[in-house]
Amino acid sequence: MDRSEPVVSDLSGGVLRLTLNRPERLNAFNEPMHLALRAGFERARDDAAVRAVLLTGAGRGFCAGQDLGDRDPRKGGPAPDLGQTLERFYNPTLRLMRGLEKPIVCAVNGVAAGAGANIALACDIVLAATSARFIQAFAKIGLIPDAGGSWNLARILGEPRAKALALTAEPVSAETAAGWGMIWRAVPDDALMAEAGALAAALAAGPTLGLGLTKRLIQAAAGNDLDTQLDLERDCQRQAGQSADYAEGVIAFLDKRKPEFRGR
Ligand code: T3D
Repeated sequence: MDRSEPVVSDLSGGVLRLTLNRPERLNAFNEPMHLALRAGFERARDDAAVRAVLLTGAGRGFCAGQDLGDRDPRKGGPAPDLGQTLERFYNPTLRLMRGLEKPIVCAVNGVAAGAGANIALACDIVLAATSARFIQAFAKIGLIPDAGGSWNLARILGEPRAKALALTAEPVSAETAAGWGMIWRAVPDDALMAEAGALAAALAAGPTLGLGLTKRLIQAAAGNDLDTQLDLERDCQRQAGQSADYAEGVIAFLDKRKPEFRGR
């Protein structure tokens, strides 16, 4: 792995693998890593060759949130405007991830703390090594859950667990996270990358347009009443029904063979 890149980016078989790469800081975010991660998701949005994203971390951690070395008050100067850092760095990346109409798989290879935990939870399918932990570390330093955490936690877990995790900063094991429905699956450490890679590869070989529309629908559901959602399903199905991948799926079924989706 190239140690000079804050996010290592590798496209293979339609999967764009983005590896957070500051292992000596448990992949905590500094400005170059923020910009590189955002650039990775922009590429995923703009490059038709990208049909799925796999996000993971280098070394023993997934991501420890903001680099607190960059926030040391003893360095002097005015206190940073953290609202501005969210607006400049975290929020655009979270919006890109949510709006990306391609699946994002997250392989949480180790501890995920603060914004690192919430970046993981913002992915579409999250697998975590059994040794990984999720920590809403913000309460320990007087901050609030950001990177979409307050929104995602409340929706995924409901208020009782979301509040308890955010107010106590208690670590949650991968197995508990899976049991609570916070993530898709806890996987033995030595099997994590193979399983996450195979999942991302299978999604990248899928009907990209239909998968993207499916992501849009599921995300819209919580904010819609049934009538609105039925209308949205109608519109998305109309679009999916005009895709070459739908035609291929039906022909492959009738011919009793595996479909070869092209992502359009
Ligand atoms: O500022 C803004 O822009 C607003 C946005 C804020 C978003 C946020 O994410 S705020 C929350 C920031 N994150 C944290 O508060 C977590 C801090 N880290 C920890 O609590 C622990 O490191 C962990 C629980 C994540 C892991 O613990 P452990 O015991 O496995 O590892 P460790 O020994 O604490 O860390 C290993 C090294 O990584 C260590 O460096 P060293 O001593 O080997 O030179 C440690 O200082 C460094 N490290 C870990 N987290 C951070 C970090 N360095 C800078 N920033 C970090 N967040």
